[in-house]
Amino acid sequence: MIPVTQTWSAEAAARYRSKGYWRGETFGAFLRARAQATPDAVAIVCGARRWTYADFDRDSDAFAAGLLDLGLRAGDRAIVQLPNIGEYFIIVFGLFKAGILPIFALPGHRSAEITHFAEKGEAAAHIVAAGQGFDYCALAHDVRGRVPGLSHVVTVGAAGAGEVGYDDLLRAAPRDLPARDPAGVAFLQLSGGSTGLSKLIPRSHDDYIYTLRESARICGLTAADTLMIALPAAHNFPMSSPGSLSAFYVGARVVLAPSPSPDACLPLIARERVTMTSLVPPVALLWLSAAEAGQHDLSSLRVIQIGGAKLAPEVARRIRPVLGCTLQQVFGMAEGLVNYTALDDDEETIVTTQGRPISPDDEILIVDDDGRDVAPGEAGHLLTRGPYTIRAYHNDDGANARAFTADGFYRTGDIVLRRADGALVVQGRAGDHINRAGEKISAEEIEDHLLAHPQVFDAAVVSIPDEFLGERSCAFVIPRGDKPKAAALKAWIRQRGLAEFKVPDQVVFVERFTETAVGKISRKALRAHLRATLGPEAG
Ligand code: OOB
Repeated sequence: MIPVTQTWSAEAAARYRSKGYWRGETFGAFLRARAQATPDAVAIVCGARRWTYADFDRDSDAFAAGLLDLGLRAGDRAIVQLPNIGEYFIIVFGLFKAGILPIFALPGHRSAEITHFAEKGEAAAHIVAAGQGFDYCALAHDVRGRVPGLSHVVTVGAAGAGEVGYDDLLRAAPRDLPARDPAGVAFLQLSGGSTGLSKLIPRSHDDYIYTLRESARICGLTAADTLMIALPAAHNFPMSSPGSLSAFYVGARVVLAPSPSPDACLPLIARERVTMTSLVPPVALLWLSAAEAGQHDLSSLRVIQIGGAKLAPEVARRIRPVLGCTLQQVFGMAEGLVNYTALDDDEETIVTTQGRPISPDDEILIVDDDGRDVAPGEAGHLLTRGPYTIRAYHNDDGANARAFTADGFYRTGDIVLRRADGALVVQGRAGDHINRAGEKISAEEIEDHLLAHPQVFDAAVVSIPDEFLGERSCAFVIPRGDKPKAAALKAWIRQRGLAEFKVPDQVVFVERFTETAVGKISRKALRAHLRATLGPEAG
């Protein structure tokens, strides 16, 4: 098994410690401290169910013991693929305490993606929930059948044959769990997948807890807050910016929403007196329309974080008047770097920028195509290095060679400019990925699947601006022989076991890609050319 490590230089690690960023805390230990300080405070609200900090700590201890009783060991990996339910947090902290590394899959992932994570991460377990509409247990059995070493399927809810029940694991006898190494990797996040398949991102207790502490401070999150998780809980944004884990870090209350829709969330805000939540821009648009209808009491809302994709200033401007709360823009990435506008920034800065980095030691480079610094205020490629930005993906030398410079800067793939006051403004992406409502799609990944279809000669997938989603995907396809139906190609992508958001929104058949394009210029140039050919009916 390839050990999961993170590779800051000894010099950088010593500096981050001496500056007090990395404090030697661990997830299990901070939860224990909260449970001792405020055992009866409510930590998790899921529908009518509630877990206090004492319940949370006790159940996650028991779950950790249950996993170890099953034969799992510290250093093993477990894919966690759960909807927004309270058990999700018990499981994640149970894994942290046992030293088993969660791989944070999303409910939308299907067999192609889960198989890839299981293989790359050498996962020993897949944790799913039964009775969720989609049959996750069948998915888990399917993947287990293909990936040697993936021995355990753990099910929340009714466990079927060959599965282990969450409730059964909770009945394990408590055992002494050794303290975890704060410098060690705590979990694997997933990359937005700018080229090819998502990569695994190792994050350490030290580096991640630093972002939790600082995010809570920058967002004004305290034990008095009630934070609602409306986006998928395992995504880095609702997990840590400031997200559920910052909320637990400060002893606040976390309310889970089953979906980000206004129908699910607005009544919940009123019922639970939610003070803070995070959204992606398309969801914010839906909330604005629903809130304008004015039936819900949103007076408890203090701050709303919006990020994951570019928020149009015209939409940003409506947040305060319509939702009655402060907007905080968040520009972040699972690899590390997170930027926030400040709660007390002037309205223009809040509305038109994506904020400033969390850490004084977040190093920011903005360079041209040749790697030279651009003039102040000009747009260029954003590179970054710092106390919570990774230096390498797990088990992926090819991706590491592309994504990191020799001196450890991460190439974000984003084009940004920096104002004189340090605030960043995101201009777009350099690479060919589609940011569909905050969900990232790699053009290359979808092209590979299209090319596997017998009636596809060649394919190029591009983004098209979309008023609601921000961007949607369009596949240009040169047919081989009989032209397939667009619907058949979409069905093909689904059938290949890909998440629904990756199915092209539109398919355009063409006879050829321009002469010069074929084989003579890069795929990137070809995609740019095709994007430019889209008429108004396509856009
Ligand atoms: C967040 O994380 P990922 O890893 O799913 O995606 C990162 C990418 C960024 O490189 C950028 O291209 C885009 O998503 N992005 C934004 C943005 N926030 C993220 N583009 C424009 N404006 C923004 N505000 O999406 C993520 C992680 C932590 C916090 C927030 C978002």
